[in-house]
Amino acid sequence: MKPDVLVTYPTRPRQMAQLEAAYTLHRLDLADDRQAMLAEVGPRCSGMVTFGHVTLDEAFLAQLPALKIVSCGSVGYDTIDVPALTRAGVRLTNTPDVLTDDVADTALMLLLAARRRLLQGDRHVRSGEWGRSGPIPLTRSTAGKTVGIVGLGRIGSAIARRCEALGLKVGYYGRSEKPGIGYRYFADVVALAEWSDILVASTTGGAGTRAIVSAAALEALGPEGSFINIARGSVVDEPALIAALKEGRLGSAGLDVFENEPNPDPAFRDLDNVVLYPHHASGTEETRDKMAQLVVDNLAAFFAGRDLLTPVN
Ligand code: 8YV
Repeated sequence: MKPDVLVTYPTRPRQMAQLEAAYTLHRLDLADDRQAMLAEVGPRCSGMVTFGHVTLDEAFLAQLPALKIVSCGSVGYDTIDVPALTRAGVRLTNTPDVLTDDVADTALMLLLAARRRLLQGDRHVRSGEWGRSGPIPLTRSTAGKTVGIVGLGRIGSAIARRCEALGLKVGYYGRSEKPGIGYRYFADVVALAEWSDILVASTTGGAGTRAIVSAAALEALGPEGSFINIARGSVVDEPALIAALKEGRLGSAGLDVFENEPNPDPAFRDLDNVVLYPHHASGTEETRDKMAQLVVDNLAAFFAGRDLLTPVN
């Protein structure tokens, strides 16, 4: 008997084929009537394949009384009620580490593109405007500046190492100071922003970090400062960010994540001092393959009674 596994969000085709072979899959992601499917198969599903932007709360969980394992295809799981899973005796896995380099690279890509006005320059060359009216205005350099990392976890640390290589001085904010780290610690995000030319958000999302990058922090970065976000849209006060960019109180921003995805606030479209990316920091063939394989391998480990590879709870 193959275990029944509910799919709320698919993983990559090659790994979906592996799942098909090992389990009876119920594709909630493809269902016309999700409620009817849940009512029919929910009681017998012991596994779930999901993704960080799909909500898994107490009400959803109540429809899955046999659930034992949730394999989440992203590193972030702020839409998943982990305490509720734990209370129900359900294990959760995610996909850390394999995406760290690509996400950190994306932060640097956005940082450099925002400060050097890459997109403006590209448009300038393509349109022939360069030949007609000369170079674009001068931009802002990076080397020798200070960068504040909000959340020095695996990804934040990888960003910090890259920033050091660019000649930036690194400071960070976290709930507590990390022993044995050479970077300057700040117990307050506004104080970090005051010290920083560039602020990078790389913290987890969820209620605990909502608008942790406040209007005051953006104000502290100032008209020559830059804000980079590869974390979650919720970690910054987005209306304040838009206003600060519009009024030139913040120099530039590079954003991979937004409060409303995949339809971010249209006000972003009219701003020339922001570089936008469609929540795609982990979006490479190589990394998505590894993330998908972790989804499969964690499920396989669970059903074989082995240790989970990347457990959350
Ligand atoms: C995105 C991520 O899920 O793993 C995470 O938590 O945010 C990313 O991998 C991915 O970029 C698609 O939205």
